Amino acid sequence: MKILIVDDASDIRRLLGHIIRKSGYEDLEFAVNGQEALNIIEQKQNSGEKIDLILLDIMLPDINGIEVCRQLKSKKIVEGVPIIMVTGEEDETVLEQAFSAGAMDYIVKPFSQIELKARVKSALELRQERQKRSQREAELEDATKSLKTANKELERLASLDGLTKLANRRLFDQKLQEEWGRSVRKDEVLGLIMLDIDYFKEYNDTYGHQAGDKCLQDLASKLEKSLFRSGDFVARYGGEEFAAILPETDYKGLTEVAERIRREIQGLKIKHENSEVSDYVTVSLGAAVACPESKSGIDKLVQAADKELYRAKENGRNQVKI
Ligand code: GH3
Ligand code: MG
Ligand code: MG
Ligand code: MG
Repeated sequence: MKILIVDDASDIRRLLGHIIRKSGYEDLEFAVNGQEALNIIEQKQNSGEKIDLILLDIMLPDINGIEVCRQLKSKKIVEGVPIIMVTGEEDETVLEQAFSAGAMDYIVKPFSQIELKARVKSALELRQERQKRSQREAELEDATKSLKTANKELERLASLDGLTKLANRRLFDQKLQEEWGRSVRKDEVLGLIMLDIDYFKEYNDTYGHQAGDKCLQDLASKLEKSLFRSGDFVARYGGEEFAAILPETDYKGLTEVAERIRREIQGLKIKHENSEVSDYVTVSLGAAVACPESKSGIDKLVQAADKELYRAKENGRNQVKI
């Protein structure tokens, strides 16, 4: 416990120090006036030290003890630190001022050893109590923070597909709602692409399910890279189906993107000897554009893209329909 004793009278400083040391507190510091007390505390604050109790004379030669008390209390390091005023007389107005300046207790000179010891002891107990409480509060705050971080992470994981790390269907639906709302507000078109791997059942049958999983992962990362605009969004829609939302993208733009995706996936050159359209894994894509003024609704947009995807399959696969 670190204690600062502030008194201009050397005999009082010595007496206070003597009694407090006898109580078992050895770590004492002394100041002979208000400015010195403020300097000591300032320096402690800057060097990251602490203080646990201040005994402060009211009658000081430079700054009034009550003003010193007020200034000390405004410092961060003195937060929760008890200040006991040492006074020559029990003047009620002065004591009232001392308390409103932040003093916790006072002692009147001449004081008895027993009284001083008791007041110092209870002030230090209060100090410890306060410290424990603020430590508990800090711990609680830390725990709350980690819980929040963990929750956020859980929420993020819950909206990701475990295999491909793309957004899952849940997040896709949510995102589509948002983008739909935005396109209506901004009076902008909204593009949607649905994509399905060709002859993927045969791929699994030929190369095994693990190879199938690997193929899905490679396709997913290619898809992510194929979308250039920051607002574009791609998700794993179902087993071997993916979906991309492209805000403010018209037929021309959508056709370009879908065709690029088709080309780049075939360009991955993932061997598929039992595909009927290519030596490599290919995809079929269906795309649709919604104009917000059509008021056709989200479901209509998804159905339209789905229908185009079906047409691409019917028409021979490895192609885009819009
Ligand atoms: P089509 O060209 O008409 O799309 O033929 P397809 O064989 O791709 O279509 P189908 O719907 O018959 O088969 C889809 C296959 O995708 C069947 C299923 O086992 C496989 N699949 C779905 N999800 C996964 C997955 O997570 N991992 C693997 N390895 N295969 C999957
Ligand atoms: Mg004095
Ligand atoms: Mg399918
Ligand atoms: Mg398929």
